[in-house]
Amino acid sequence: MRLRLWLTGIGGILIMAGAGCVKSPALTPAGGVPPASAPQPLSQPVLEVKDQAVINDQVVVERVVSAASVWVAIHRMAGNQAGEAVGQLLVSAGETKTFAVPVQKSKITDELTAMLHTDRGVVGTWEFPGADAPVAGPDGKPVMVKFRIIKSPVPAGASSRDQARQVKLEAKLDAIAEAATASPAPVVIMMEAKQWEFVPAIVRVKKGARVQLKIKSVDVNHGLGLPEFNVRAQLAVGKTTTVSFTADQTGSFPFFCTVYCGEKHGEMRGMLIVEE
Ligand SMILES: [Cu+2]
Repeated sequence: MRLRLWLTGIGGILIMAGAGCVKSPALTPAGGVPPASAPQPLSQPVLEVKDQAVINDQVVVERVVSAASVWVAIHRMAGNQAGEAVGQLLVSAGETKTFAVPVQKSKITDELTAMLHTDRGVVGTWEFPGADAPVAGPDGKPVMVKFRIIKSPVPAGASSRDQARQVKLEAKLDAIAEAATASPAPVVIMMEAKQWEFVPAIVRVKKGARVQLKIKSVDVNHGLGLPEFNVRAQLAVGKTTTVSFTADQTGSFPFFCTVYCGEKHGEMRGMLIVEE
């Protein structure tokens, strides 16, 4: 009985969370939340998550929009606040719909908070607490959504809404698993960055390929900029940095070093060629 009352008590927040576009629902007045269908400029980060059961140790996120690649972190609750992260996934710049974030099931709480974090520090490595701080929304507050975990399997006597959600969620997880099997493995290209060249300097891929550049910086710190694919990465000396993007447009796209690395820094460039 007590549990039931408690769940009812937080229903107001959750209805908003289920309604679509949500940026810190608890902190935004209801009238200020735009409908999900409203076009969102890329500069405005978006995060949508619904109440759900945790199936196969993963949480489903409905939609993320971000101008840069971004971590989607799932935090357990510590009191009424977001606490330790129990899982996170890096998503590419742009819009990403319906994907699963793996979580440590033993650590999840009855409510969780999804939050966008920047990918600073070592690119592609989760550093929190540390460099990967929460992304601030237009209001200067973290972009986050609190959502409720529905018991799985849904217990007899649960509301029909919870049961319907469970069925929908299972269908979504099936679709995600299917898409993962259907989409080909990423094309992995090993590269080196050194004074003053990228080796190879010309990278050819097929349109539609998921590309991973694994770039080792061998002498000093370098950087990689590939603006048409929103790629900007620091290449720390001695390390191999993985840069991921989808080659979704054909053409020739210049890339270049973004960190001053000596006299001929300006000549340190190359070309990505995406063929039909
Ligand atoms: Cu340079």
